[in-house]
Amino acid sequence: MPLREVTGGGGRRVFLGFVVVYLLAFVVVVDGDVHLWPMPASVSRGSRTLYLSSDLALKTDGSKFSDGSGILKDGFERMVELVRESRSVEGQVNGSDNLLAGLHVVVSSSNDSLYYGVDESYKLSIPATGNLIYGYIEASTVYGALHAFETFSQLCDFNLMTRTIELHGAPWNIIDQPRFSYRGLLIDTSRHYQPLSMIKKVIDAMAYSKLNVLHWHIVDRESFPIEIPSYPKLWNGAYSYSERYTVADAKEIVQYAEKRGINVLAEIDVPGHAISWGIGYPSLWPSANCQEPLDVSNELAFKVIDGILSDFSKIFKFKFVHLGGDEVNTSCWATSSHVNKWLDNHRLNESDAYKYFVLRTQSIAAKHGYEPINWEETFNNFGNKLNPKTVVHNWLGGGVAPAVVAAGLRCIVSNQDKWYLDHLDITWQDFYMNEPLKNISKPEQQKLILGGEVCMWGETVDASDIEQTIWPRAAAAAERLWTPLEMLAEDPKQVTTRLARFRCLLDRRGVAAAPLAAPGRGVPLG
Ligand code: CP6
Repeated sequence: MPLREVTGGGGRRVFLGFVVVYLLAFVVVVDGDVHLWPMPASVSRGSRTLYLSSDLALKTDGSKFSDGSGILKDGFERMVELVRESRSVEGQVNGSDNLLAGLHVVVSSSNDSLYYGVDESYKLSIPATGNLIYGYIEASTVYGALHAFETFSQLCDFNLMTRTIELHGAPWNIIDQPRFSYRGLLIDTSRHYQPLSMIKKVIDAMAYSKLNVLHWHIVDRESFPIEIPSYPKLWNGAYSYSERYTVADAKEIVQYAEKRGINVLAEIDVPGHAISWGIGYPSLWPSANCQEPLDVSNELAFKVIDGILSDFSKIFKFKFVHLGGDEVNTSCWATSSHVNKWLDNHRLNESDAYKYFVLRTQSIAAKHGYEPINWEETFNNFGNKLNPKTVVHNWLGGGVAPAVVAAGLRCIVSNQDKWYLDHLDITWQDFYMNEPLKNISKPEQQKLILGGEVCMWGETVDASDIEQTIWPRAAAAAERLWTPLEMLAEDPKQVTTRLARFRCLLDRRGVAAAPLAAPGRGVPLG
């Protein structure tokens, strides 16, 4: 609605009235006609339809990034496959002034190293007219460009009648960057083994939702599926011969994730949650019938941790490693006589010994170049003794984050009442509304919240149902972690349609995302 006509014809009050109508119309456009998930930081659109060329080109003139590894080209080709939806494409229908010939991508950083806090921003513009229309993507790093590809793919619609790929709403101008640099999802391969193919599918869907950290809770009490060359008998704790990951498997997962801009955070959860370690090395148990936490009096425990983290450092290149530290019940230390004697000799009570275990593990991690992440009990029990580089991982319901950042430590939020995927009664609306900066108002403290993570604990899921348990609720959290606070809906009702559409997109891409609770069509007509 052109304002000029309005001001020309009426008085001041009419003008203001029309401004209000205009703004309302704008809000409706933003929420009704931009169905991107997660919503970008800034979007504007028009109303022209373009048709994708059946051989959409990737142009990189002027880009400093030479793509020696093929990461950009591969990302582009994957994206084209997705928008084709496994169908053959006819190309444009009428003339050439509405044909989108390709994407021109300019990346300013020449290297493709992926690290925590890497610049993920991008600009994507699609002109509405021209002779040879190219979409234009500008990004600091290739990882921003990959996000731009994902956003672009969500602008495309396959039209079954004409067998063309349509892009409605040109011209588009999108400027985007994440709100938080840590946007995680935990999977647990100890309680149930997950085949590599399933882990890759989880990674694919994370890339579609712009999540960027796969927290791989590899090992726990129940099984020890990963190969550790330094201590090969640890592997005896796997469920079976086939339910194992070789070093090569783990490297393949890391590489697969990195190609999609996703870091892998490996965890060893010590000293609790480690019974499976003792299948191969029984002396790690306080005694044969009191098997956790790991025997604090046995030097072998620290040698094994050293070996694991040494082997990890050759596989997992993320700067953080997760050292667990949650749910430690030290009663086996008190009831096993040799451990009890050791505690006495060292004048340590059980709680001191727990602290000693966690701090010593942190220094081993530091020796291997890692910064430690620990579950929040470590902070709750001995916060100011922790390595100052510790990232405290919230999981209990109490909302520890404000205390963590007030103490000057960094924090990741995973409140179990809001972001635990194994709690089936937590709705997508709850996932959407969980605000990581709740009760933190000082900017310097807000900066210490690295982001958040949704957790898919493995007790009740295996490859048969993990996808529909994760999605679409993890995607609801993904928007909370990506989109600027002021652009997030205050009432989740406002995003139902858009999320329903995104979950349909996941299904079409082969990810078994569950329906939102409301029955009916996945995607509204029109
Ligand atoms: N395993 C490990 C778990 C949990 C934690 N650590 C857990 C605890 C309570 C609930 C869900 C998961 N299964 N290693 C806590 C961080 Cl409700």
